[in-house]
Amino acid sequence: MTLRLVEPLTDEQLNTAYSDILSPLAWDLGHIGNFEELWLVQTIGGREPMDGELGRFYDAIENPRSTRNELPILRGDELRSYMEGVRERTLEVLDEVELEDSDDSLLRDGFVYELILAHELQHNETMLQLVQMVERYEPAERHAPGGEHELSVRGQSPHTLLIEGGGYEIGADEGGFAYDNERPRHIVDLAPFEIDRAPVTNAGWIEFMEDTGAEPPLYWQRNGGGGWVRTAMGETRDVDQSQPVVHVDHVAATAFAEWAGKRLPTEFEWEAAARAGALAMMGEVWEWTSSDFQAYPGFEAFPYDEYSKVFFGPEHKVLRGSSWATRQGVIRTTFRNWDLPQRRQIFSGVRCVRDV
Ligand code: AVJ
Ligand code: FE
Repeated sequence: MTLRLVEPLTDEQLNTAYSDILSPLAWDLGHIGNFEELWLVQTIGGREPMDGELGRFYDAIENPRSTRNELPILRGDELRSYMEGVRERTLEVLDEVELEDSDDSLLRDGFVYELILAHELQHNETMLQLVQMVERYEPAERHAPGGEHELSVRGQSPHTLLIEGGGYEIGADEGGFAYDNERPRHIVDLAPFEIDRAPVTNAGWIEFMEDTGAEPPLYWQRNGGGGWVRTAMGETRDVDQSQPVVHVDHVAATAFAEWAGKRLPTEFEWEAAARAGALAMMGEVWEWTSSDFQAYPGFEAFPYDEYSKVFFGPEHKVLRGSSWATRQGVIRTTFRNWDLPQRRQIFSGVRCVRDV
């Protein structure tokens, strides 16, 4: 899937820094391979690094996104053969390991394999964020705008769902794969609230802009006749009024909710509602919550601090759900995404709640 995503692109496009806040695609590709080499080939397989110091340049913490195109990273055929080489070794190592009943917590239930898969799938979404900036990108696969699932939610009555107050189990339980930040599962007390059954649409956002002078989402432009067009991937298309608004930041999302006489949900309210069955919470847009990205009580970093722990704090806001660009394998109700409140290159939208 990763290779299919970059198939329509030239090496020059892979090596271009389109934005200070996103990596050139060549870096994502090398980083995906290097992360797999680090955990599956070196750590589990006990092999020496394939390419000396290479790992340094693919460390996401050491190398801010704006600097990644200046690094001596792999490019072109070298990059492709490195990725193939890693995968060959990974499969060799897989033949050697014993996953069942392992007392190594990395191997138990195949944890580290799930981790590497999830990591690659998540980077597919990051790469799709960059692809929005590439002129005339023609995807190998396209999502049809709207679908049965969408029609079944929009226009449904009542428009909100009441979530009763009480103690809700939040987070992933012991079994199966989840990131460290989703654990431990714990009870959170919630007051009753009402949640919108669908995320805010483009029509709603236009009303908000006209009323308050708020900014349009990223990739919107005036069409000359007072309306709006979207320009992602170098295409110009009319803004579809019925689609969820996407590419808005946390600050604007919060202002929208206030303007609508509502507020953003906390991430716990969001998770409780997702389990209670409010619809269209997955596969449309990530939904900003009012919650800071913080550790759950009893959190333990696993298997490394740099996935979650170093990002905990009030500067990052939590997003919940998933977007059209999220791979199935990383979609679950307990999943926590996060970003800075001013960021909107991600596929971020809004859903409001109201106290009752
Ligand atoms: C969970 C999307 C915030 O991209 O920084 C990828 C995912 N972590 N490689 C990020 C991630 C390490 C992470 N987000
Ligand atoms: Fe990564």
